Amino acid sequence: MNRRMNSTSSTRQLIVFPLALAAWLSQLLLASAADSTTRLWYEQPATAFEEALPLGNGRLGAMIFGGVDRERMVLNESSMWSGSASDYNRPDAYLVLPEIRRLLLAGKNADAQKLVAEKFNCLGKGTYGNLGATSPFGCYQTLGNLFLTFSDGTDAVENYRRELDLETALARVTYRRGGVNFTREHFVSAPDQVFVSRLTADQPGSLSFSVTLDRPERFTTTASGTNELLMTGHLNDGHGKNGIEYACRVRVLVKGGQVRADGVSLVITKADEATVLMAAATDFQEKGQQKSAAPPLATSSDLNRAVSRNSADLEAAHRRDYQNWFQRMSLKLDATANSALPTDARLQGFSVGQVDPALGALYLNLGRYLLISSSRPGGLPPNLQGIWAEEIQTPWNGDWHININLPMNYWPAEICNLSELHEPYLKFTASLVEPGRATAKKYYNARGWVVHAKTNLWGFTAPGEKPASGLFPGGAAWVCSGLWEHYAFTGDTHYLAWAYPILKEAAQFYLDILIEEPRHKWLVTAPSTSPENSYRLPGDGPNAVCLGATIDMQLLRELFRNTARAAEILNVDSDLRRELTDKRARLAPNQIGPDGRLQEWLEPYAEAEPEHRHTTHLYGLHPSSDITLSGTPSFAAACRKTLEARGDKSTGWAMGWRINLWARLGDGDRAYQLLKGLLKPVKGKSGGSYPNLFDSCPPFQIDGNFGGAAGIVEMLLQSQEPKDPSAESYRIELLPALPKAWSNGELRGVRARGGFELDLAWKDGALTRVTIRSLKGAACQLVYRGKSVPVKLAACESTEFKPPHFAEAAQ
Ligand code: FUC
Repeated sequence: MNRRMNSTSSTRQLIVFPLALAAWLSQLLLASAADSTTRLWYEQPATAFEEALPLGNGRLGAMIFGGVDRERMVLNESSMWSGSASDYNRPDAYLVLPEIRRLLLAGKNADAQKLVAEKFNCLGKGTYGNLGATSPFGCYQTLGNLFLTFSDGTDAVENYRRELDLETALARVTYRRGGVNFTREHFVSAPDQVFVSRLTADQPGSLSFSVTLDRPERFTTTASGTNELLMTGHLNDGHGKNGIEYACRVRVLVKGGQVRADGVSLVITKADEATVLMAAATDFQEKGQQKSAAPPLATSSDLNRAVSRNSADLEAAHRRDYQNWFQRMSLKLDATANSALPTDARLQGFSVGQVDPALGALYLNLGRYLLISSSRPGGLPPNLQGIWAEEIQTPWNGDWHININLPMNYWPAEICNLSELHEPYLKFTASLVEPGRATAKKYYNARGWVVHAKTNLWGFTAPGEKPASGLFPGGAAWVCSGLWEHYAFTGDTHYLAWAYPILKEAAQFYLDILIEEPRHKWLVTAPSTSPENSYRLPGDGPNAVCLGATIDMQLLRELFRNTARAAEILNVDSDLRRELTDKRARLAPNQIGPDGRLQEWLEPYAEAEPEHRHTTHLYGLHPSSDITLSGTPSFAAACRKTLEARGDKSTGWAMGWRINLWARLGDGDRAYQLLKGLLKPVKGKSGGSYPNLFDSCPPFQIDGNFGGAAGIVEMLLQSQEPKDPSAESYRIELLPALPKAWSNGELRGVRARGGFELDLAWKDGALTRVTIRSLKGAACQLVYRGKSVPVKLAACESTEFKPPHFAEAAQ
């Protein structure tokens, strides 16, 4: 190449070239900075479920392994539950209640626990020790496996890449083999209710593969026509008979080449392009819902509808739908060299000290992605594994644990601007009222409804089989907190009128079961537990059953307040309002133990396991605001001591919770340290993150993903309702727990209680700009570094502040 130029052009070149290079480089950096917060990517196929990439539309799920010779895709449908409706309520359990209470009041806790274990638990074996796949309790199960087996020859594979794009909810696998570039794109469409895999190659006639469909048990797969497979079956109802009926139908469309059925597989030869479509259905219907078409028919009509549109239209509709949720919020944090690595290497690098602020933004985006993919209006809430499971006996039955896990799944819903996606949880809570009424009557002879520690698809509300993990009378109050939160963020009184009867009946249940403890005359629950933890009394083995565990009291303070407030807003039930307010004031208060920690039980018992994963008694600090740094500083200090004693190392979800707790204590660096724990690559059986960033309890449990995502937001913004509703001013704290590691950033579209939406930016650790919009018209105090600015906005009005404003308005 002739490099000689005349002087003018070379001078110009000298200027233009660096400018162009700088522009190109900054484009590249910008692109990779964005990618580093919205893309999971790998240079090899997944060899295990926890490496595969999740896709979902709330109901249908798929895990993409990306194998070159054989692509395995685990399929899921959210109502694939074995078991069946059963009565677990002991008909006369309430008869032993007075004796349990007498024993507790006499300090004979071990005897009380013995009686609970014998006569105040569920009938039968309940969850079957969390191994209920063949029991009536049942278990959430995989729908099956879709395999694509390729015959591309044996040439070496080059340029392999597997990725999940969180911007578009598309999984992509690309590689080059035998001189051909192959691309597979996968997505699960909510508007069209189908899973789509599109296979292309850059040379015609390059796609030859077979398709098979199976599951570990209880299935029959048949080919129908030339291009369809149908898998049908019934799950075990827990009595050895047929329970839920399901169908999964796969259809393959090709451009060029041909597709034919060969026994129970489809064979595709020399196609230019192939589209594999999957639809699935079960005959599960929630009470009151119209019976859906028989599953095989339902799948056929879903596929027929989908194939009547071309795959570009299907994808465009999917993107539009998904982005409507995803683009409501964004977080930018600095990208570094570590951010540009494949996700598994990135995780590894981060764990050995590589700086990578953008990984926090990726984790938040993944949490939002997982909620959008596992919780859609009209569907079920995500279970312990969201909707993604490869087993028949899914860990812990893949059920809904009420004593932290299910509520944690929804911690990001409101703050991350996904309020409508809260609906499956709210409706699920409503579905517990009817079975919960029978449990309230039979165990407590009380009005209202209750659910204890765990539930399933079949409305299990009885106490579980074992006291420590099964008896948690606060369950109804805990799920009800979500009902109020939805109102607190939206101010939607129409919705509140729907939720109120559920809150009211839960409150009535607790009003009926409270008893007075003799020493202080406080009102307490009895029997109670601090879920899953135990205490030691001199001479006694670990006991869980007690009087008025701190969590119950915090939950009831919240429920009674929210129910009374709802009654006031709706202008109903003034007598109930009074009763709730009076009894609320008599509930056992938070207490600080002799060791300076927040007491977990009514008495300063010693924990059997001081580093226990549950931090149940800190519920008041987060997710509730019974305890706040500004309002109740001594209790906040006691919570800090508790957290110090519990330690940082724990199960995934427990670390997820601790991020939120440290954030509420205003300690960003400590919250960040916990996030680092949550993002530690799993080694053997440890809490942390798998290569696909799924949270490990262990095993995989999705709660930690959601808890961690919520924690990231809590570090950047927190909001509280007014303690005194007549003051009508919400409190919104900006950057309340910003860690040093995130000194520059921008958060857009975050939501706060009171119906506010905010955008904030910060540089060198200091706030540079905040914009606040009001959805309904409301007042708040914007608080930054202890200085506060009053804001009053009309509906849809917004305003912007810059930091000097906070200095001027210092109070
Ligand atoms: C609770 C936790 C366990 C596990 C289970 C699913 O019981 O104590 O760690 O997360 O739920």
